[in-house]
Amino acid sequence: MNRRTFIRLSAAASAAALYHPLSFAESRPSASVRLTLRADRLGNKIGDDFTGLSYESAQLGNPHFFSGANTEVAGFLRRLGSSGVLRIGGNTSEYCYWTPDPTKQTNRQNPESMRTGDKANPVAFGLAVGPDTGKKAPAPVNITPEAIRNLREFLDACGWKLIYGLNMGTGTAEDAADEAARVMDAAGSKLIAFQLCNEPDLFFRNGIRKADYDFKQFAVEWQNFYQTIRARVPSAPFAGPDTAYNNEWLVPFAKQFKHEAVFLSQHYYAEGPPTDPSMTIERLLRPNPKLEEEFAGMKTTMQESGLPFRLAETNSCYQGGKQGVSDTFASALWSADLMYQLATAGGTGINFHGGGYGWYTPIAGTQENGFLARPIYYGMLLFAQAGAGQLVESKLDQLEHAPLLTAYGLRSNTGAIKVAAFIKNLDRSVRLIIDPGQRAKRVTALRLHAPRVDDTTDTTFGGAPVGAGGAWSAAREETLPIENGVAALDLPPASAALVTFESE
Ligand code: BDP
Repeated sequence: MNRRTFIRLSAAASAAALYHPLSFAESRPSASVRLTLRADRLGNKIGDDFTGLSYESAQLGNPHFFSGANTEVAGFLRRLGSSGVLRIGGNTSEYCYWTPDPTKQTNRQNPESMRTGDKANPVAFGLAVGPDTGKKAPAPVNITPEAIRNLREFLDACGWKLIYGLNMGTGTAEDAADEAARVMDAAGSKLIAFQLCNEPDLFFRNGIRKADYDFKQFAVEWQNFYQTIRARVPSAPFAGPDTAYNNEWLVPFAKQFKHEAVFLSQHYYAEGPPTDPSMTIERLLRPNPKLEEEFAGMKTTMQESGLPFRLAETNSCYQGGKQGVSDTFASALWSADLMYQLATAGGTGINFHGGGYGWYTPIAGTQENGFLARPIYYGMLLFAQAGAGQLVESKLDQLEHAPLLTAYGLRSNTGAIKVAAFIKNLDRSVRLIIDPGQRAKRVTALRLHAPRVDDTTDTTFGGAPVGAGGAWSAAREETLPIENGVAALDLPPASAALVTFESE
C-alpha cells in the first residue's frame, strides 16, 4: 500500500467511526420544502374518539388493573384524549373464560389474592399483562363480574369508551352471551362494540381451528354467536372482523354483515418478526406497501358497506415488538404519522396495542412499580394536542429535498389551523415553508424531540417529558417567523413538530 492510499483509507475509516447512522448532528437546513394548505377545502373529520389503546383480555384476570383505583393509568389515558377508546382483546381473548361465580375459578395462574383485591400483596396488585408474543397458546384466565364492574369504574375515571372482545375461539356462544349481558349492564353506553374474536384469519395456523378454516366457516360461527348474544342482549353492538390483515376476509365480512356491525375493524403491524435483522428503525420510517394494501381493503369495505373503519389493533412489530425499534423515538414519529395517514385515508380510529413492559407499549409499568410514557406515547400526545377537527387539503412541493417528510393540515374544532409535520429522513434537515391559506397573527410550534432516533428514555414534547399519571404541560413553545403570510419551520433529521396558526 502506498502512503497516499493509506492516508485515504485511514481518513475513510475514522470518518466511518465517527458516523453513526442513528445519531444526527444539528445542521442548518440547506433546502426547503413548501407546504400549501387550502383552508377552504376540508377533508375527513377526526373525532374525539379517534385515539385509542388496546390491551390483552388477560389483563382483566387482575381485576385491579382496570379499576377506579388505578388513577395512574387513567391519567395517562385522559392525557391522550377526553373520550378515546380502550379496546380489550388480542390473542389472549381466545383463552379468557367468563366465570360468573368467582368461587368456581379454574385457572391456577389466577392467585387467590387477586380475587380478594389485596392491595398489600404487590404481586396481586401490580400484575400487568404485556402483549402476547403469539409463540404458544397463552395460559387460560378467568374473567369475573368484579373485573367487569371495575372496568366500568376505570372508564368513568378516564372518560374513555370500550371495545370488548369475547371468546369465539375456544369458548361457547352461551358463555359469550352471559358475559356480554354483564358487560352491557356495567358499561352501558360506554360500550361501542363487542368483537367476537381476534384475528380469525390466522386461526387456521395458530391451533384454534383446523388448517382448512376459511371465511365461509368463520361467517357461520360469527352469525351463530351474534344471534345467541342478541337473543340475550337485543341492543348489543358489534364490530368485526378484527382480522390480522387479510382483505379477503375483511371485504366479504363487510358485504355479509353490514347490517349487523356498527363499524369494521382490522389490525396492522408494520414489521415482524423481531428476530429478522431487516426489521429496523429505517424500515419502520419508510412508506410501507403493507399499509397501502390495508388502506385499499379499508376503502373498498367502507364503500361497500357505508360503515366506518377502525384500525382496532396496531403497533410497530408483531410478536410483542422489537427492542431497539419499538421502544425508541422512531416509534413516536411512526405512531403520530400513522394516525394522520389513517385519518387521511378515511379511517375513523386507531388502537395501539400494549400493556406491561412490552417493547411497543405506549404506557409501561405496573401498579407496584409505577408507570411511564414510552416514546410511542409522545406521538399519540402530539396527535392529542392537535385535537379533533377536520383535515385541510395540503400539498407538499420540492419533496425531493426530504422524501420522507409528511405534513398534515387540520382545522381544529377550536378554529385554529394546525400542521403536524414529520421528517423521517435520518440524514438531512429541511426548512418547511408553510402557507396556511389564511392570515395568521401568531404562529407557534411544539416540538417532538429526542437526542437520537434510537433513544428510549429522553423523548419530550413541547420541551417537557410526561410525568406521573400522564402529567404534562408544554415548557417550550417556539414562535415562528411569518413573512408575506408564510411561516418557516426548521426540522432537524428524524423529528416532528405541531404548528398552530392563530387567526387574526
Ligand atoms: C396480534 C395479537 C396480539 C399480539 C400481537 C403481537 O392480537 O395479542 O400481542 O399480535 O404479536 O396479532 O405483538
